[in-house]
Amino acid sequence: MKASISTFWILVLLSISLVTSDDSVNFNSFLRCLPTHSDHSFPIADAILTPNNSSFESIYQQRANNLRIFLSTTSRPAAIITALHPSHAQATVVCAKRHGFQVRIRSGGHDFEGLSYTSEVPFVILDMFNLRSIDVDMASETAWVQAGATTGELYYRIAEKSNVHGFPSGVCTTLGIGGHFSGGGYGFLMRKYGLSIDNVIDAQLIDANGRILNRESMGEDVFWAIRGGGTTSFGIILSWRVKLVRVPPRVTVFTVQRTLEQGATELAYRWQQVAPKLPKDLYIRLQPQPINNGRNNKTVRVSFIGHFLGQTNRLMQLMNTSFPELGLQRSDCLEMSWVESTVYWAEFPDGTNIDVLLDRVQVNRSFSKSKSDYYKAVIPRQGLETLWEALMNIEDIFVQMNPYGGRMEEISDTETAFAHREGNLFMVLYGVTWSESDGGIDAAARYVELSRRLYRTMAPYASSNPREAFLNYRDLDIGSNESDETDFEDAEEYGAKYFRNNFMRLAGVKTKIDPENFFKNEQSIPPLPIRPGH
Ligand SMILES: Cc1cc2nc3c(=O)[nH]c(=O)nc-3n(C[C@H](O)[C@H](O)[C@H](O)COP(=O)(O)OP(=O)(O)OC[C@H]3O[C@@H](n4cnc5c(N)ncnc54)[C@H](O)[C@@H]3O)c2cc1C
Ligand SMILES: *[C@@H]1O[C@H](CO)[C@@H](O)[C@H](O)[C@H]1NC(C)=O
Ligand SMILES: *[C@@H]1O[C@H](CO)[C@@H](O)[C@H](O)[C@H]1NC(C)=O
Ligand SMILES: *[C@@H]1O[C@H](CO)[C@@H](O)[C@H](O)[C@H]1NC(C)=O
Ligand SMILES: *[C@@H]1O[C@H](CO)[C@@H](O)[C@H](O)[C@H]1NC(C)=O
Ligand SMILES: *[C@@H]1O[C@H](CO)[C@@H](O)[C@H](O)[C@H]1NC(C)=O
Ligand SMILES: CC(=O)N[C@H]1CO[C@H](CO)[C@@H](O)[C@@H]1O
Repeated sequence: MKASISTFWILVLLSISLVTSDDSVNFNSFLRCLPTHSDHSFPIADAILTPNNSSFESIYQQRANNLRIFLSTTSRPAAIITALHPSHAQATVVCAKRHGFQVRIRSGGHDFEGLSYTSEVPFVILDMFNLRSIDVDMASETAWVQAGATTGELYYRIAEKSNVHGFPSGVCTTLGIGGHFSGGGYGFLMRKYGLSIDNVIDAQLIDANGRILNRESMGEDVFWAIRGGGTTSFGIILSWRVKLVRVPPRVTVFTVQRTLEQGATELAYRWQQVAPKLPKDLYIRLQPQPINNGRNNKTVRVSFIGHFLGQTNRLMQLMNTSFPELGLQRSDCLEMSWVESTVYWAEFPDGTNIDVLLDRVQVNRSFSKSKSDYYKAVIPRQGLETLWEALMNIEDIFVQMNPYGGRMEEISDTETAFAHREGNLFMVLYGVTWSESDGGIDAAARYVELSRRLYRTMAPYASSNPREAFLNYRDLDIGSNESDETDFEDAEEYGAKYFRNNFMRLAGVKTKIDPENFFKNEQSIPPLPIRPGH
């Protein structure tokens, strides 16, 4: 009797798995499934692009921002669902799961390793770009922002309603809010107000069953995880509700540049001690860059790029007491509205109209490879010399040193999933970018190796055990997995670097909300392994 019951169940299970494997990767069934799970008032046919549609390739390319990835991959999605209504995103989850497709979620397409638009297994792209409404409510000083809106649009829409409100997010103005917030989101307001996620108060998330959850229905554990833990491991963000922050009507920006000959080493040494301890209103980024003054006369020019929540007079006094060595002059300073300062920081030419914030697409795509580091101790002078030496040997290098401290050290490592808070002096981005005329895709291996060499060079000075990394600066070199599996031990490796001690809690949340591990990529959070005897 017992034996026949289990035989029966084995047969049932076998037939189920036969049906699923038969049906899996069944594209036509997937396409037929979509309309049955979405709102008929918003026909999903208008959102489905298959390789047969003439715009398929251009939509795919338009937000495949890194040419290093785009031109080296042959992977193409079976379809791109350019959701026009939340139910289109819900249907994509339900139908992709049922018919054996992986879902890659794309908002702004800026992922440094292209994980939002490539995969090694059959997949579809859920493109959130059209879900981009921004509702600013001045009465409550909050806004609901859909995932497909860009950082620039958010700044612009806030400024339409108020010149004394802003939001702490990234410097580049074409970042998608969906992806950008999932790793934290930082910009020049970080020392005053923390990260984007520190100012998120609610969210709408689609889970692996296609349900839309809000903060209350997802629970505080999930809400904790999606703030800095890489939202894409847990579901699809439809929208974030943010608390706007107060800014003065006029702010001050400046850029001061010094070459090695002009004492840049000593200034950079001093900056490390000063910048993380300045009053919160002042943010000074350090940006060293190799320059060539003609034959065999290379040097490094260090830019000190400042943002001050106040006017020139107060800034001059403050610099005079805390960083007089820099020699900031009144004439270096520009006063403007907060929204204009976002345009300045995004490196548009002086005087560019703020309408540029509404340009949603990165026009000139380039090739790039980026890596990140956290520093907890001052780099000694000799270490800086080593860095300059390395920079002068690499053209097209991009280094940004971003001071922490201020609000960043008031928030504990466990308050959100973002764990790089107190004790960090600054976070560094090393990026190499190059263009077609520098060799394009054929030069990729060489440039990637240059970025790795620089990273090795700085190892003695950066954080260690683990050598921490910033999730938004995604780097597959620090540990990764194949597209369709998430080995727990591999995940522990990159997980410790991105999330430190929050990794295990993230895996616990994943186990609850997505135990089947439907949402995955090369660096996603896996569910906790099932240990024998538990
Ligand atoms: C030029 C440039 C400048 C940058 N400047 C800054 C900066 O100042 N500050 C900063 O913090 N970062 C910065 N970044 C990094 C940026 O924040 C990340 O690349 C971010 O992930 C981009 O989000 P996205 O939506 O544009 O990208 P996407 O490639 O669309 O998405 C990135 C990741 O998030 C996932 N994802 C996207 N949308 C959703 C969603 N709706 N729900 C769930 N998961 C989703 C994707 O699957 C992917 O894994 C910069 C990047 C670039 C290229
Ligand atoms: C793509 O083409 C199909 C027919 O092949 C059509 O039904 C669908 O509406 C097209 N999608 C878009 C977004 O135009
Ligand atoms: C695409 O076009 C081909 C040839 O016209 C056709 O056989 C196929 O069914 C079409 N696919 C879809 C998804 O419409
Ligand atoms: C090299 O360039 C620097 C300016 O960056 C200049 O001060 C110096 O005189 C130059 N040296 C030579 C030999 O040209
Ligand atoms: C800076 O401080 C010095 C000495 O305290 C003072 O003489 C000078 O006028 C100050 N400069 C500015 C710009 O405030
Ligand atoms: C893009 O590149 C072209 C050609 O190099 C240049 O003319 C144009 O100004 C660039 N556009 C932007 C927005 O940078
Ligand atoms: C792409 C990649 O890094 N894949 C790794 C995934 O994990 C296995 C071990 O489980 C490694 O062998 C692969 O190199």
